[in-house]
Amino acid sequence: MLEGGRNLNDMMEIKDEVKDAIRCGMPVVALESTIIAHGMPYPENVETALAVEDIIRKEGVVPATIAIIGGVLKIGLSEKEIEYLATAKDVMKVSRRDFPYAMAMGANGATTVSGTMIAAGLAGIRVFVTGGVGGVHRNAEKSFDISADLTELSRTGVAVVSAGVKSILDIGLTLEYLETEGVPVVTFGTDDFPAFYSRKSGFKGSCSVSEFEQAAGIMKAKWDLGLSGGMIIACPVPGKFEIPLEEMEVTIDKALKSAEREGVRGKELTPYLLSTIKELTGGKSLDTNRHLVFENARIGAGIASAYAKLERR
Ligand code: PSU
Ligand code: MN
Repeated sequence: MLEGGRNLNDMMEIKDEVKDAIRCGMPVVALESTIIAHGMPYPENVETALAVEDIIRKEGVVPATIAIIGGVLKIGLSEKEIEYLATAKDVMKVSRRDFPYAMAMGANGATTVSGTMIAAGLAGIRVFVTGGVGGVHRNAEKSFDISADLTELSRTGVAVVSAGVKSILDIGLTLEYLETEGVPVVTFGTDDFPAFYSRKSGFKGSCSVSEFEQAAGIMKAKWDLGLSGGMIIACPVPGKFEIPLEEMEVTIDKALKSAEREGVRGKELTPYLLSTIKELTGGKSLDTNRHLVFENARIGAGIASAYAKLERR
């Protein structure tokens, strides 16, 4: 076990290229690692993680994939570390709640949206790209299962670029929760709040923009006002890879029933549903998941560049 008394500098290790970019006010995009360790099977998880970093680099932005390795919070991973996270069996899923234990015990941990927002906030990274944010689960009135991602969005100042929230959730209740917590939900290039695998959920966000600069402007205004917390920037999956909502609903229903039969609960539920849905769709949902992350990466990089320009002014 590690000795006590570590300060933040000892606990956190920022990769050189990320450190340089932050110091010079160049754009950086944070990336999560739960999607690598618990959200996708091997080898698609590694391929996706590396491809996402590539997309961000091609836009002139520095990617910083975030995870805990041996009790050190890493901001920016090497290819080897990504490969390790994607294959190791002992990787914890780390949200705000799990952070202290993982750090103190020298554990390996993949950070969720909540965990990655905390890390990005500590490192001074304002834009974070993921697949889908967690939210209020269906039947939450009985299970109380509401993702820590939502409370994190109300307290940590990072913009999360996603394809909305996963449609395994109760999207309507999730949006109500975000409104209560004062979290802007900005739809990008559409008026419809996307539903992860599908372009439309039947709900709207709180506002909609179509330019990177507009999204960056909302971020700047929020934080210039001293309003704490983050925001969601929601981008629909490209039409070519979409699975329509009605088709998805049948599959999600089957996956939820199977989770109930097997008594899957707590932090295991989301990974279980994602992998069951992948089996039920014959791999199609995984393909959709990968391409929606690619799209989010392109848009997130654009927003990070626009935000860096605003900050330099
Ligand atoms: N988006 C994906 N795949 C994932 C996740 C998001 O495309 O695996 C992860 C994120 O890390 C998110 C987590 O924070 O699922 C939500 O888990 P829970 O519902 O247990 O809070
Ligand atoms: Mn949960």
